[in-house]
Amino acid sequence: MKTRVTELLGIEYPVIQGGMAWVAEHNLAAAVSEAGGLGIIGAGGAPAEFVREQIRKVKEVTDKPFGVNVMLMNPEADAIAQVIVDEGVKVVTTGAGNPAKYMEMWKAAGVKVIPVVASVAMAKLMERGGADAVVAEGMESGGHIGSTTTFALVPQVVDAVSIPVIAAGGIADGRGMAAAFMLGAEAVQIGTRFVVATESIVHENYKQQLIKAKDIDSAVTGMSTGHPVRSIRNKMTKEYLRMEKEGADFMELEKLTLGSLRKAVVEGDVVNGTVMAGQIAGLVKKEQPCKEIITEIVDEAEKLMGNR
Ligand code: TUI
Repeated sequence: MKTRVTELLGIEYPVIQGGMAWVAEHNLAAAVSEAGGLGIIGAGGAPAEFVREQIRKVKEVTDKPFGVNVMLMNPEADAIAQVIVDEGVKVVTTGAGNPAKYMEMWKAAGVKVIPVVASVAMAKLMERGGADAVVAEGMESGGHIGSTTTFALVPQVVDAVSIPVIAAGGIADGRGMAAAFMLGAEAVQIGTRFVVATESIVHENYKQQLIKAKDIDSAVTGMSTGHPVRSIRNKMTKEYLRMEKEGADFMELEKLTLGSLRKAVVEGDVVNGTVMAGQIAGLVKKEQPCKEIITEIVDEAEKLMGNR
C-alpha cells in the first residue's frame, strides 16, 4: 500500500494516529509507529516541557518515524513549536487553527508539516503556505470539529490541492479506509479506534464507554461558542446543551468543561467529564493491540481494493 504519504513519512502503512489530547501520549504513539503506522504525540493543552519529555520517551523505544500534534489554541503553542525543532521531530500535524506562523521555522528545520483542516479554503491556504500534505477531517470525528462530513469534504479537498490528502472522521475499519481511498485520499487518520487500544493509557471507564457506544450516542456541544466539540452524551453534555439553549455566556460554559477531558481520560469520570469520541464508536467493539488494529484495517482495505 505505497502512496505519496507512506513515501513522504517513511512509514509502512498509510495509517496515521489522531493527535488526541491526553490520550495520544508516548505509549500509544510508540506502539502505532512500531506497528508500521505514524504514531502521534498529542500536545493538547500540555506545557512545552511535558511535550519534550514525551518526545524523548518515544525515541527511547522506537527508531521509527513519529509526529507531534500541536493544538493551536494551547497558550504554549509557540514554545511547543520550538521544542519540535529542538528535538528533531520529523512530522507535525496541527489542529484547531492556522499554523501559518510556524511554517517557516518548521520547513527550515526539515519538519514535514501536515495541518488538519475542515474546509477546502483552509486546505488551499495550507498548500500555498508550504504544507506537505493535509488531513481533511470530517465532522464525524471526536473532539473539536468542523461542519462538513468526511464523505463530502475529502473529494472536494482532493480536487482543490495537489499535495496528498489524508482522510479523517468516521474511519475505523478496512471498509472506511477503502472508501477514503476511493475518494482520493492517500492515507487515513484514525482516532477513536486507537483510544481503546491495549497500549492506550486511557482510563478503563472511558474505554468501556466507547466500546458500548452506539451510532447515535455522541453529541456536539459548543456550537454557540464557535468551538463545537463531539463527545459521548452524558450528564455533562446534557447540562451543557441545556445551558447553551438558555443562552449561557461563554465563560459560564467554559466553567463546565474546564479540565473535563482530563477528568474523563485520567480519572475515569465518564459522567461529568468530556468523553471525546467519533460517531464511528459504535463500530469499535473491543480492545486490541495497535499492531492487530493496523493489520486488520489494512488487510481488509487491500482485499476490498483488489490489491491481493
Ligand atoms: O483539533 C482537532 N480536534 C481537537 S482539538 C481538541 S482540544 C480542545 N478541547 C476543548 C475544546 C476545544 C479543543 C480536541 N479535538 N481537530 C482538527 C481540527 N481543526 N478540526 C477543525 C479544525 C480547524 C478549525 C478551524 C482547523 C482550522 C480552523 O481554522 C481557523 C482559522 O484560524 O482560520
